[in-house]
Amino acid sequence: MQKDLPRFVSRLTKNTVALILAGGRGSRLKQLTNWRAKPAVPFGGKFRIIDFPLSNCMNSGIRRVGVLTQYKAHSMIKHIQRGWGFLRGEFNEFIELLPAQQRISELDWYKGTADAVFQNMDIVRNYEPDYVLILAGDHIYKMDYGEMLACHVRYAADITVACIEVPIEEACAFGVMTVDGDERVVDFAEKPEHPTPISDNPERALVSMGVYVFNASFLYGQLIRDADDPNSEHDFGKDIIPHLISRYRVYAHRFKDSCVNTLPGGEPYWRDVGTVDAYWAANLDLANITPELNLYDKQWPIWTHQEQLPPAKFVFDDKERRGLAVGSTVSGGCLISGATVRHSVLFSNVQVHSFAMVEDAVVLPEVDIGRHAYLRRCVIDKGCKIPERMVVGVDRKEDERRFHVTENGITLITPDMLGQNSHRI
Ligand code: ADQ
Ligand code: ADP
Repeated sequence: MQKDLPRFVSRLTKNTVALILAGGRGSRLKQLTNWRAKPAVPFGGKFRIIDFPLSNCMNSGIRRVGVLTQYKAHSMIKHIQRGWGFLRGEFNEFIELLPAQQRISELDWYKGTADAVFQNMDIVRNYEPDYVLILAGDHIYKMDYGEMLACHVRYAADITVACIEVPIEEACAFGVMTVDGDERVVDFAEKPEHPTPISDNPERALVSMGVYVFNASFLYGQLIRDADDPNSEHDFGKDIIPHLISRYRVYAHRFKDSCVNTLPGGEPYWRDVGTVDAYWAANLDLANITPELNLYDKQWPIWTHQEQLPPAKFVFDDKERRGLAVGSTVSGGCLISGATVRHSVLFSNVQVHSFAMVEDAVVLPEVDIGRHAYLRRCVIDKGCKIPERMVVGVDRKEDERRFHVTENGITLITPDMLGQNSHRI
């Protein structure tokens, strides 16, 4: 059995179509998602968030993928067209963009996540998959979906829900699950006010990651039933899964069993970079000595649209020791001339001019930081032109007047706030 396992898994992944739900706005990211959907938000120096589920599909051997877009999809569509066009249609590999297009009713865009899949059901059906893997497009994690598919088949499940343990006080933001001794899901409450803890620890709860494996024909039947239900909001977490629990074989798959990036304590890495604070922290983690997220793992590479860029350059003034970046991640095309960058993440094509000081900052692509600027604890959106001598991260009141400042004191700066019309999304 063990000898045949790889072939068993590769048969499963070959017979799977993955659908990435990439239509949500992610409004807690504030002005970062004014012009782009959350899955299209840049992450980690040279990626966009959606590169993570897409790369997980590729690395898991799932090469038939649909991306369901809706809200402000332009930059994501461009990114996927440019960066993910290497799949070979003749080998039955593809990434298909499925925008909300009123395929069924003239009036409706996608109502909820289940409706988004329902509206594309005929397209998916034409591919004749045995399994449909439904993924959220807005989390940072590395997961071998093949392991989850194998678990689904082993349990002879109708649907399998990937899950992770979180502290009980965070659980109300998720679908909270209860399982029996055989990992069968016996209760599911979407964003409950009072989450049920796991049986042996009142401090922890088991929550859904919004990652589901369905037997394909079972999924079609459920979507048709749901579409006819006038009381449904057509959402997987709110409507579909709670309805299935008592009627069908719903199983839990523990993320720790398929996680490719585990923390030293054994906890699997999974980040919802849904707020500016979480976004800032997850990016800056990459500049730490030992980041929680390993982007350098050749066994599980993260793919992206790769621009042709010159190497990063540091123009150093020997006497004054200016022109360096320390404890930082610096991408291609960056030019740091006579400036000091500390514990920061610089995305592609960032220029930092002489005497500027940048610290604990996440600087998105194509930002230009003027001479003598002093920037601390901030996120600077794509295309911003920071004027000379601008000071950020010193006087909170002053920052609040011009920019968005989070509870934790992280300042978000976008071109709009600077009165600049950048259109670089
Ligand atoms: P939420 O976090 O509320 O709960 P949701 O807003 O449903 O997630 O978004 C899930 C994914 O679908 C996101 O990637 C989003 O971009 C996308 N999306 C949202 N609306 C869409 C639409 N109309 N069309 C296309 N895509 C859309 C869900 C589950 C919970 C679970 C958490 C885990 O409902 O049970 O715990 O995800 O984060
Ligand atoms: P500063 O405000 O720091 O003086 P400049 O834009 O004048 O910034 O650049 C300073 C130095 O950076 C230049 O003298 C040059 O060595 C280097 N530099 C600037 N632009 C480029 C470039 N496009 N390619 C390579 N090096 C550059």
